[in-house]
Amino acid sequence: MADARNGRRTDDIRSLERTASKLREHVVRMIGVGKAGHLGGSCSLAEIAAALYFRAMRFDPKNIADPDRDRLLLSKGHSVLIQYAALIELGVIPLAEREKVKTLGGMLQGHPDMDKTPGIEAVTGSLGQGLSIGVGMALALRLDRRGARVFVIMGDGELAEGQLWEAAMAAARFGLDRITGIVDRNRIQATGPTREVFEIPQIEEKWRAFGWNTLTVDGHSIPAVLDALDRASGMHGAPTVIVADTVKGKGISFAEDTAAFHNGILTQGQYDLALAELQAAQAAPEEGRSA
Ligand SMILES: Cc1ncc(C[n+]2csc(CCOP(=O)(O)OP(=O)(O)O)c2C)c(N)n1
Repeated sequence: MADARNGRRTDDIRSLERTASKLREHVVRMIGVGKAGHLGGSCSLAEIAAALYFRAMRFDPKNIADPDRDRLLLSKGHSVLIQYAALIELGVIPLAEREKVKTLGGMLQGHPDMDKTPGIEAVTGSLGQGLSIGVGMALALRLDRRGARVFVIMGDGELAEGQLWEAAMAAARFGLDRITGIVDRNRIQATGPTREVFEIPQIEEKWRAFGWNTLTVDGHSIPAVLDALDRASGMHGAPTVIVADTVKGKGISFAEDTAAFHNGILTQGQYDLALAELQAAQAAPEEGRSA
């Protein structure tokens, strides 16, 4: 189909929007009824995960140990369900594991575990550490003369962690232009709005002061996210962070913009409603609810 949006094909964008909605459906099915699960911060990342895993990243699901693969680190590791969803959709994680999230010793733990789950690059979830790991990886890749990129997804609440800023300074100091940070700016923490829990104003200005290029995007717009990822890969000499404005719980009416579903429990009625909404979003012929 002809395209009006930034030179990208409309059907390709629509397909990624559907994928994002499908990923949210996997997340809801992983959480199930009566179990706690990080719905909000997973759903805010769905378009970003779809754009990364299904377009932007050099990642072959049939060769996940390829030394030249791009690395994705989920520093806000509590949102790992969206990463599991993408890896299920790509066939890296068997669908049969979906209903077994958080079982003792199982493949899919509540936070990312590189020793248990194929496709996971690092153990993360103690907030603030992912960027440090990413900087180390990017330095090692550069020493090895590999062209792979490193993507590190952080939360806006997570930016309160000091170690993250040490890593930001190091990335700029070493001129690491193959590392891209992505801040999921959904403005809600675990217990309430980020501005009430720990005010972090002027996020872009802070990153710039630490020597990074910054881009700000609507994190639920597939073309905007893809364009930002393209632009970040074209910026040389300094790292780039994409600050993505998102909605916590996006795509599920009762969970949107609410701290209650940061790690909430779904009732049967909520579970059924969430699945109905997400399936309707996938069936919609046009952009519709933006998945
Ligand atoms: C060092 C550390 N302190 C506290 C926590 C508990 N915790 C888990 S999620 C969370 C809130 C994170 O907020 P944000 O980064 O904005 O993530 P999002 O809203 O996108 O889920 C907190 C404080 C943690 N995982 N690690």
